[in-house]
Order: sequence, then structure tokens, then C-alpha cells
Amino acid sequence: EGVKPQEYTGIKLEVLQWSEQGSQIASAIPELVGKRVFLVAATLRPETMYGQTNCFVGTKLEYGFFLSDKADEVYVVSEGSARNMAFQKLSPENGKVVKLGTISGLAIIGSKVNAPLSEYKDGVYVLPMENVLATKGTGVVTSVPSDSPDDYAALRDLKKKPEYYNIDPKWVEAFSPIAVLSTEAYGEMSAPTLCDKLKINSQKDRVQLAEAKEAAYKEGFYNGTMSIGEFKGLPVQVAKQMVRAQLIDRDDAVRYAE
Ligand code: A2H
Repeated sequence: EGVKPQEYTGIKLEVLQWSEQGSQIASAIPELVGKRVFLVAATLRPETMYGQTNCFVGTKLEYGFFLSDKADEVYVVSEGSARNMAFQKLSPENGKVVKLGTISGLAIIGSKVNAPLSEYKDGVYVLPMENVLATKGTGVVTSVPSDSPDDYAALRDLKKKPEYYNIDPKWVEAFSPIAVLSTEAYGEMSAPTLCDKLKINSQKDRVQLAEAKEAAYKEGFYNGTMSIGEFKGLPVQVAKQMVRAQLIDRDDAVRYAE
């Protein structure tokens, strides 16, 4: 881990419709009645949220339902991140964690969530990804396949072999990458471009993916221009803080550090 704290934006993805298993689990928790439930995804790229196509969780990871600082809102995140959140004004009381229940990543797959700012206004699906780390962020990753090589590679795997991953093809087929920003080096689709260039075949190609991620991140941040949304035409470096502030103002996101 680095020496500086990582400043994430926690994107609030409200559950619009539970998967079958998720619905059984959620309806067995009486405290959830009358509450809005959000998966909270930690991102370092708030300016890319226009391009969200889905959300990823780890199938083998365990998540909890935690009371937030708001009376009517519950967050679904990893236990470790809930403990951190409790010291960042994101729980009912400083340092206090209130867990209402647990749910496996596997059980959440197929649920539909609202992705703030996304072009997919009717919601996006929660899907499995192999490389979600239990120890990083909240264990929930929002997916932007135009600009994140990891997300692009994982979503492409799911589109190629839905039956292998045990998902309904409808959860992926209508969700194409959206152009969010452009750079001279990689155009408007940096992740697909870099995955091609580095011959990345699947989400298992960790070494090349790390290289692609580094290249896309640097180029986007230093040389990118927004191609969508309210800050279209502005440099990514400038828009990043503006989009973040707007998401937080509208209560579509929270500040989360670790
Ligand atoms: B980023 P850092 Cl468009 N496991 O958000 C694996 N990856 C995780 C994670 C976890 N538990 N929690 C967060 N992440 C991802 C957007 C994005 C991200 C884009 C491009 C690059 C990028 C959309 N996904 O990250 O190790 C999240 O994906 C490349 C650095 O703490 C988060 O930001 O630096 C990023 O990794 C945090 O990684």
C-alpha cells in the first residue's frame, strides 16, 4: 500500500431490482423495509462515470448491509470498508458499524442498479469479475469499459461466454462502451484500443492489463479532453474535480479515503 491515503469517490449505485437470490436475502432482513439500498463503488476516475455500463463484484467475496449516516439509506460494501467508513461520517455514529446482514457477491449478480450520470438511464447490471480485490476500496467496482482496460477485458469475456460465467446474455449484450474522453494517442476508446494493441485476450492477462491500465490512466489524465456531459471540451484534469463535486452535491456519491 502507498504512504499517501487514496482519495476515492464512492459512487452510490441504488438497487433498482434484486436478483432472485438477492431478493430472498434482502427480504429476510426486516430492517431493510422502507430503506433505499446502494452498492457503493470506489473509483479514482469520477469523470468517466458517463460511461458506466455495469457494476462488478467478486463472486467469492462477502459483502454486508451497513447502516449509513442517513436514516433511510443502507450501503452494501465489504466489511473492511464499512469499518473505514465509520470514521468518515458514513455511519450512524463515529466509529460505529451497524451490520444488518451479509450477502455473497454471487448472490448480487444479475441485480439491476442505477448508475449516476451513465448514458444507460434505465440502470445497469451487477456482473462477476475475477480480479476484484477484497482489500481494496469497497469491493464494488463500477465498470467503464471505454477507459478501464480491466473493465473492458472482463466485460468482453462475459459477452463471449455468458454461459461459462453463468449470466443472462441480456445483462451484457445491449451495453456497449460509451465515448467519455479523447486523447491523441488512443482516441475515444482508450481501453479497447490498448487491449488490441497489447493483444490482451482475457481478464486473466494480468501483466499486459497492468501495462494498459498505466498507459490509459496517464494519457487520459494529462492529455484527455472530455467528449460528453456538462464539462465537454474541458481538460480531464479540470473536469475530474468538477464531476466529483457535482456527484457529491447531488448525493450520488460520497468521499471515501483509505
Ligand atoms: B477505477 P487503486 Cl475508467 N478490486 O474506476 C479491483 N479493482 C478495484 C477495486 C477492487 N476492490 N476497487 C476499485 N477498483 C478499481 C474507473 C476506472 C478505474 C477507470 C480507469 C482506471 C481505473 C472505472 N472502473 O483504475 O489500486 C477502480 O476502477 C485504474 C487505477 O486504488 C478504481 O478506479 O489505484 C481503481 O481500481 C482503484 O485502484
